[in-house]
Amino acid sequence: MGLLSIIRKNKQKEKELRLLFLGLDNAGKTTILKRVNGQDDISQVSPTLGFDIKTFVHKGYTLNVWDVGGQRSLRPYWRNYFESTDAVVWVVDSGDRSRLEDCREELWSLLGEEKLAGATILILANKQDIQGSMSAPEIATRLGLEEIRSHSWRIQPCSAYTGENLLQGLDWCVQDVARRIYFHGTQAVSSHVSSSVSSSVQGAVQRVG
Ligand SMILES: Nc1nc2c(ncn2[C@@H]2O[C@H](COP(=O)(O)OP(=O)(O)O)[C@@H](O)[C@H]2O)c(=O)[nH]1
Ligand SMILES: [Mg+2]
Repeated sequence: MGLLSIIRKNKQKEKELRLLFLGLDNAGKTTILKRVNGQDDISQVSPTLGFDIKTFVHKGYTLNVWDVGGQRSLRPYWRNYFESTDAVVWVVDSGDRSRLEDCREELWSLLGEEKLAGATILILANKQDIQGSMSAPEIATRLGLEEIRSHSWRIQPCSAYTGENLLQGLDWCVQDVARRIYFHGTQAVSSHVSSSVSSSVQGAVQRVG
């Protein structure tokens, strides 16, 4: 049995996934995590200065979620968290047009990281409740998502304030990682792709690179 098969078998037994929440500061990462953890009081969120780990169960999987601060001065430390990451959840502030270019550069720099080569990428277009915020297709275009060939990705419009689409985003993410870990024949992969495309949430844009 090859090493990869052993790792897959162990992961399957544990049903444990490692998710890394990244994005620019103020995107809403910590607020999203509070919301999906059922903490209703989301008014008291301070900027994340280092990192925070949250563990919760979603659809039968134990998710170990790393919430890492996104301030410019902290970004060089992101790479310390890459090891064994199953999925990167890239959170975008859809109301912040002025930093979208910065956001694009940081995302593309992550996509080039060797240690993240096998990771699923879920882009959360957060703060959709803000009037005049950018739509998911607009963000997808401005981040150049259609050009991603190296990773399986999806963009999901959402709001930590209203809670809309957060769970759908997580569902896709877990499903996409599980597909990679538990099935590795081409047959299984392609059948998953077509079924997840047909069940994709309205307004979401998806692409498997
Ligand atoms: N309008 C709106 N504001 C949000 C939303 N999510 C987070 N925020 C606010 O954005 C700010 C930054 O949130 P935080 O979770 O600390 O961002 P982080 O730096 O990415 O962890 C806070 O003032 C939040 O209340 C959202 O969905 N809609
Ligand atoms: Mg934070």
